[in-house]
Amino acid sequence: MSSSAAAAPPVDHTQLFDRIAAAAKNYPKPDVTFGYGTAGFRTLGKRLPSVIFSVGLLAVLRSQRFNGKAIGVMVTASHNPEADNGVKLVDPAGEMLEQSWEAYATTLANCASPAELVAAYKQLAEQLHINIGAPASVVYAADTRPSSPELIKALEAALAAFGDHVKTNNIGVTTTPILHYVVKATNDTSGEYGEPTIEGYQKKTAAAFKALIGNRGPLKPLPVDCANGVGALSLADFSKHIGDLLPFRPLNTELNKEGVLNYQCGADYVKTKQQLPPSVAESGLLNHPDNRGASFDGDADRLIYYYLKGGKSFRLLDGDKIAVLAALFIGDLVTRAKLTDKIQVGVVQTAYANGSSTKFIKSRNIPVTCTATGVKHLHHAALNYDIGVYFEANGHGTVLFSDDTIATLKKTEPESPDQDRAIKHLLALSQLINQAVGDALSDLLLVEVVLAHRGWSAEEWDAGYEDLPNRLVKVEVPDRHIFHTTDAERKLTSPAGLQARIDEAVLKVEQGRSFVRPSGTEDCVRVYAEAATSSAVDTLAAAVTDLVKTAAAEAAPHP
Ligand code: NG1
Ligand code: ZN
Repeated sequence: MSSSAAAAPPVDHTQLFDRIAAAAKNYPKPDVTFGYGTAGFRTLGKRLPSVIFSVGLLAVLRSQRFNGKAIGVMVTASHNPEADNGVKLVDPAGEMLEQSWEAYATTLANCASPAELVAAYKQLAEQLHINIGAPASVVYAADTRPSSPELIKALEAALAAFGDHVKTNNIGVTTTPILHYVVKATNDTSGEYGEPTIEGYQKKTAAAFKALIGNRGPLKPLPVDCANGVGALSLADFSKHIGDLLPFRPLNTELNKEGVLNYQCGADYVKTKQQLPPSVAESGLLNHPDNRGASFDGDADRLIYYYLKGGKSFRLLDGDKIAVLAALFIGDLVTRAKLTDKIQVGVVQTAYANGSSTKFIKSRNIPVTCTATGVKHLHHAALNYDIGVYFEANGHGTVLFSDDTIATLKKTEPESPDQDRAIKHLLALSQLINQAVGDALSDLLLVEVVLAHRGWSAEEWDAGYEDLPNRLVKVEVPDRHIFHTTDAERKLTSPAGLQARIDEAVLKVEQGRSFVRPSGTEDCVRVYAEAATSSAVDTLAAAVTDLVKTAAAEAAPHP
């Protein structure tokens, strides 16, 4: 193959470069430095057209790198305010873009002129030995933000420059996890993963949910706060597929009203404020102690549950609680399937997981891995388990079943009806749970399945362990880049001496734990603290915040 390629005459791509340059003129780069971070590019929507254009070029290269497999482009800024927007690339298996390519995305996004962009693109293709005339395929979608249609036009302008050899599939306005699903399903040659459409996702998920609920339904109505985002659409669509089996009570479903997206609602609001969104409180739907509610974030890849204990006091059921619920249930199924010697269930968390959850999981003999913040790290670590349950405390996560596990489940001959049921349930769970990425809707259905099987209310789910009081503080500093971490971000290596001072502060409080890391998505440093009591954690968080501010000020250049 390489010898014939070497013998082929050089192809002249001048016309392609001219078309790219001509189209790029309509998307001048603003005077901003862009960086592809944990969440892709994310900033004010009006600053992004040139970035999206450059992402279009990179998506084509990435697809060519995989011999024309589909690459995804998702336009969203998740839980951020409505005026923000963002863009992320999705790799062929439905995963986040491979880390080494993030730098290429950053390089293209920061080209100041069309000529510079074409030169950088050409150089990148040469460096990576990619034939820019090869076929490519790009699947894309956007959330409901007002700036999204214009950004999609910028993406399409970049893709159009390539003409017919780039296949495009605009799946429209949908959630981030559905786009990931469609990318994975498009590239799945076995045809087993599901139809590569939004409808295909809904059908597959609904079928698995029905199989798992069996005759346990209909379930009690569930209020779902959709953050006035795209999750409202997918929830309404999904509802048509399951009828009354799980009646939703959708809240915050305004998609055409200005300024309401993620405003005083949504998973991030609930997790950060540790309280009900005012709209959910006013609905009265949670006033009964047996009721539970859920919140999505703006692009429906995060899920938080809650209830009012005794009909009054707010209780958060976050990503840690969901991970515990899922891991113990799946662990029990593996035991009943008599496969504990072949299938290891493990949990992956970040340092933001509440210490009580980690202790509780370990006490049940389930292994726990701690990784750096960011879903790609968790996802990667979860692949090391046969069934890997990964969740960030903020409600972002999923459960991954390895191919070997699926094969084991399929070939095991059950010796009892109970073993048979457990195997079938595990297989149905692998169909229910989005295997590409964290998905608020499929995670919600997972929670509902477990509660239905256990016969539990939210309060019974909550009873396993008690969260340690915790605080998350955002500290603005002159330069967050001076903060470097090690040990899955649990220890600082610089500024020098700061970690030792944090350790001293931690020792002063009972069950204290605290760590500091620079945010990957915002210009700030985050301080996390937990301790035995609310007042102790306040003291610890304040002490560490002061230490961070002092160290940052000392390191800043003096005027
Ligand atoms: P940063 O800004 O790096 O802390 C935040 C969340 C992450 C993850 C990313 C991506 C916290 C403390 N951090 O990252 O968990 O969700 O955004 O959206 O919640
Ligand atoms: Zn999100």
